[in-house]
Amino acid sequence: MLSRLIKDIKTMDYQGANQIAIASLEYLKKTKLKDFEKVSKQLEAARPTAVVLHNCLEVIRKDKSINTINKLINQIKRARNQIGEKGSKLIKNNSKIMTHCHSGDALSIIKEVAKTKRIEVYATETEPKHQGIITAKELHALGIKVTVIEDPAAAYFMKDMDYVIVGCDAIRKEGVANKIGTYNLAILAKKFKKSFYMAGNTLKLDNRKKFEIEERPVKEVYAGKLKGIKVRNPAFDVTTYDLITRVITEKGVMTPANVKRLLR
Ligand code: RUB
Repeated sequence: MLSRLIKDIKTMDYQGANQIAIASLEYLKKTKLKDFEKVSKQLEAARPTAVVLHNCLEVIRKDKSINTINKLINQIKRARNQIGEKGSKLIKNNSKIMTHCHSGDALSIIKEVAKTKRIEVYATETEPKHQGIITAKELHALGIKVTVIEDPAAAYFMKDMDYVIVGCDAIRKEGVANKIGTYNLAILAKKFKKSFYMAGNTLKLDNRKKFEIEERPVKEVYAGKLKGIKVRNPAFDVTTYDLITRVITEKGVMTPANVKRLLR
């Protein structure tokens, strides 16, 4: 049911740009052609910041077939493995990596590195929805050493890190959008002279004119009553290219200048 899927996307049963896109694409395979536009718009509006689903819909509009949808799903999955392979070459043995939130593309690199090198991962809890715990459990299940830290502890631990690796929701001219708090980590990485890597497939290249940072329910931030006090809960921020060491895509490890050339 569409309303159920949209609820699950909004409440983050499906989270991360790629997972949201894949769940939506799977639903569209079962959607009648005449309902395609209406359903697509509703799915896209559920989490408007990430661009993967939008870019997939643009492709599907040119050829509304199950074959096209399947190709896109496979492209996302294949790219994840390629990002893992390409990104893992950047990471040295015996290193400490900080990550944020839960990104399949970023974790693909970490998991690939861990096959041959000794690493230790610091996962920020990721306020307010704790996606960092999903990350920590996933890595722990693979036998990867992982420590959970509170988001505000990032500065405390940054001096001990070798790299920060995070995902992307939208790769734009002005910078790269990812989970709120990513920008903080990038500023810290710069201060402590650590490499800051953002991982994402090329379906995350974002040429949209209208770009919206999703603002989520305020009760996720503070569940109590605050009379007359405003609470805000943006879900993403945009990290500027001066803070990004490399963007790791399935097509290669790119400098900020290379990435910007791919955007209109
Ligand atoms: C998730 C998040 C992820 C990106 C990339 O935010 O910001 O880093 O979406 O994920 P949320 P992936 O939990 O609010 O969806 O690499 O899996 O596409």
